[in-house]
Amino acid sequence: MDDDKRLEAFQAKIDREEKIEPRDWMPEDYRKHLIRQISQHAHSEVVGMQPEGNYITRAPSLRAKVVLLAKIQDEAGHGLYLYSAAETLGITRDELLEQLHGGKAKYSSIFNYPTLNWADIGAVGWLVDGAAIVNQVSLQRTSYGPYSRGMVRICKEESFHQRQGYEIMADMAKGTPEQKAMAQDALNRLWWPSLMMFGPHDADSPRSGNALKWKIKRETNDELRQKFIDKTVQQAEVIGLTIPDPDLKWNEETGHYDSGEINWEEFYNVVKGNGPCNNQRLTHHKRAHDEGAWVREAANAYAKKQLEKSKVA
Ligand code: BYC
Repeated sequence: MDDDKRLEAFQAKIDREEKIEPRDWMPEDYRKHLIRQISQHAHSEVVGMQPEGNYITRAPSLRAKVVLLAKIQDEAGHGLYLYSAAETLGITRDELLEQLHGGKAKYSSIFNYPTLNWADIGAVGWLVDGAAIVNQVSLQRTSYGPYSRGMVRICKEESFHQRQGYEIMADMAKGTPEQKAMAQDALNRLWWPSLMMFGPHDADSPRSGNALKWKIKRETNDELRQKFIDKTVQQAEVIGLTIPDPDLKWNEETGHYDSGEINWEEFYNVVKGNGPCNNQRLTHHKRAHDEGAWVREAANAYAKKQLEKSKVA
């Protein structure tokens, strides 16, 4: 089959809602697009452990500590599913990490903001995991089989993460006036960066054209952001907190909330590496990777030994 025919058959398969699997023929641009998106998603899961990790020793109760620990461990697991899915496209884990450490691969802008106190851990779970679920539920229907199956599993765990954060916020909102003020302050600081997680407006999103044609993304950045706003505004009302957007208003006609404009200058600045914690996050990741070299060596030596044993037997 020549390339045009292959391309036609590939697109027809996607249009029939059939999954593309690792051994199937795929255009090089589709493969590269997926490696970029899946690896950035994986890096986000792993770097996303950092703002929370600091609070394992500071959680206010044994229950809160156990729940937070479980959530952070889940995130490491999500990173591993996603790295494995990316590896099925013919790239190694080492190459993926080199891209991260060299600044070529991104991770979600949200993790370049600091977590200043326990209320921020609530806001991260509620808003950041809440935004992640909206995006990931949609990605369950992505066209690449391993990515889609990974998402199904991840979504099951992610809804527990969102509730972990919402529970912290609800408890603080009904606590002392000082606790409620802390919860409101965390919401004020993390609301806008959470909306930025969905990426630029559709008209300014260079990757969306191919992503939608190939059904890698099933909904646009703006559609997903709107879904998140609609459901989160109501959750804030239930616990008596105020979304920090004076332009937020229910629109009878559209059946959605209208909202104010995001500060895109801030978004691009953070994505370019100039956010409050970009340096800290990357430096920490590199250090942890270097310090873990002996674990990788030991695991490889053990695997080699097991292989030799199995040959003898
Ligand atoms: N941060 O054309 P666009 C989580 C980049 S949740 C940084 O719209 P696309 C977690 C974009 O990469 C977060 N960069 O791109 C939650 C592109 O640059 P490149 C992870 C961003 O790919 C709690 C350029 O801007 N979730 O893991 O069509 C605890 C133009 O954008 C951002 C995912 O990764 C951003 N916010 O759409 C722990 C979901 N937004 O690559 C962990 C999977 C845009 O051309 N990813 N950029 O240099 C996606 O759904 C899409 O990749 C995005 C962006 C919606 C993020």
